[in-house]
Amino acid sequence: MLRFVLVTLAFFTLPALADQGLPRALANIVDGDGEPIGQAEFIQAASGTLVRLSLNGLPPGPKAVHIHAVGTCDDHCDGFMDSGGHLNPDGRKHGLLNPDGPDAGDLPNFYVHESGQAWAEFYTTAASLDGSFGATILDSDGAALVIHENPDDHLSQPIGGAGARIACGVIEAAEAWALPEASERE
Ligand SMILES: [Cu+2]
Repeated sequence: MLRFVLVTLAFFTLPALADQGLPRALANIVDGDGEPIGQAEFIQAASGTLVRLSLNGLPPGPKAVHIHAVGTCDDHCDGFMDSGGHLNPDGRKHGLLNPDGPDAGDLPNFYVHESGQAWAEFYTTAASLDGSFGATILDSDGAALVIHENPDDHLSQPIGGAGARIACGVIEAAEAWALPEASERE
């Protein structure tokens, strides 16, 4: 019954949401010293969430990035362990290439330039900000975007050999992304 009520609620509130723009969130990313190194933006579209990463100040090379289950990055001195494991309410295995995966926090790797700069976009259908599809990012204990020192092999447990957590940002609700008028989208 609860499920029916929730589905009904979503059905009636979605057109209103579209009028107001798309749900959006921001994560201010800090490194292991707690220093700010950039931002991640989350925009929830009809059936997937776009994640846009803009960073400056990471060691170069390929890096893993995941959505972790708890919205805290205060323990930067202790390697951001308080952000918990991956967002994974359905208990799936980790890995975009895992036959029993992926979990809802899994994302592709990205590359940090020699200068320490990185810019990347990801799109995931496994998680939404408000729970419209997949796992809910902005649930009661929030979530954090966590960057690891190594790339993810997208298969091994629990985090694809990605190694230490080197940066983290609490994902927080932000002003909606203003959707242009239908006439401007042609
Ligand atoms: Cu991770």
